[in-house]
Amino acid sequence: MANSRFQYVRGFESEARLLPNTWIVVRIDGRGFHKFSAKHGFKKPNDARAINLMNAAAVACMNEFPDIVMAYGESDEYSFVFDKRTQLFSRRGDKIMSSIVSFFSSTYVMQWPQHMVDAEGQPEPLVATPHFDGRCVLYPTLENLRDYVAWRQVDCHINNLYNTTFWTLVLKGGLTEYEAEQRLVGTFSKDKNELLFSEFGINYNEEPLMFRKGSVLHWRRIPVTVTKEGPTSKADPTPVVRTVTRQKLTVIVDHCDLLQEEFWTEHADVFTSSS
Ligand code: DGT
Ligand code: MG
Ligand code: MG
Ligand code: MG
Ligand code: MG
Repeated sequence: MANSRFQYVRGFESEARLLPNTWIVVRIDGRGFHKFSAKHGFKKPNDARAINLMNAAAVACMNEFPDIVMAYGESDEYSFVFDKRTQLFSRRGDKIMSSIVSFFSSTYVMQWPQHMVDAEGQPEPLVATPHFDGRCVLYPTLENLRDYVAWRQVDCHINNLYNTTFWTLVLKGGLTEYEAEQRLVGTFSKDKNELLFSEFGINYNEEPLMFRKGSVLHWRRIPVTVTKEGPTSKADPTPVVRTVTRQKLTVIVDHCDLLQEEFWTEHADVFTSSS
């Protein structure tokens, strides 16, 4: 940038850096998705196409920003957890958060036609502008971080059990939305489970894991085999076709229970580093 007498205004910019050695969580949430989902006819209570689209946008974010060690998504929100030691954008929170929000939103729009297809395989028209808010939150300990993702997963469970029961009462039980709401006032989880089972023969625990647990994204080394053609040594220029197997870091979409130990044990190398 050329120097000019206007240069001094740069000094007004703040470059707040996030505390070193803390977990950075960027949580994004669809703005006005109550209306957005209604406008695009999302299936109730869950639209697998819309959830898969959210997941695809989140996978793209992890591939674009590999310092994200895991992500958790439910409904219209996603939380991205960065490596404690990340130096992305010198840990400038506004740059990190705005880049994620923008990359996620653009990917959501770009991949809409692949995911939001009707029964005939035709893409649903996108008639509103999907956009997301974002925030950065810092967690100093692994315990805090685990409690954070547990909080989001419990939120997913509570909302999904409520929504599943509510929409079953409306769509299968013929109640109005007001009647269904009244029916559920003051009920506990066990009452909703019982209602679904005794009145509709639905075992809530057999509902798809993606709806009950949300989506957990993490990295795994996957062996990939590629065929190569070329000389094997300088001495012998004859091209030879051979297969090479490499370990490729790949984003996995999982629906595991984050309140259990298993996930954290499997990824202990990422989450319990001492530095
Ligand atoms: P906000 O975030 O304050 O701008 O407002 P909203 O309207 O985005 O509210 P929020 O984020 O608390 O709730 C998410 C909304 O998105 C909620 O009304 C349900 C809707 N939604 C998300 N996923 C699905 C889905 O798969 N199917 C349907 N029918 N609705 C969904
Ligand atoms: Mg620039
Ligand atoms: Mg909200
Ligand atoms: Mg929202
Ligand atoms: Mg939300």
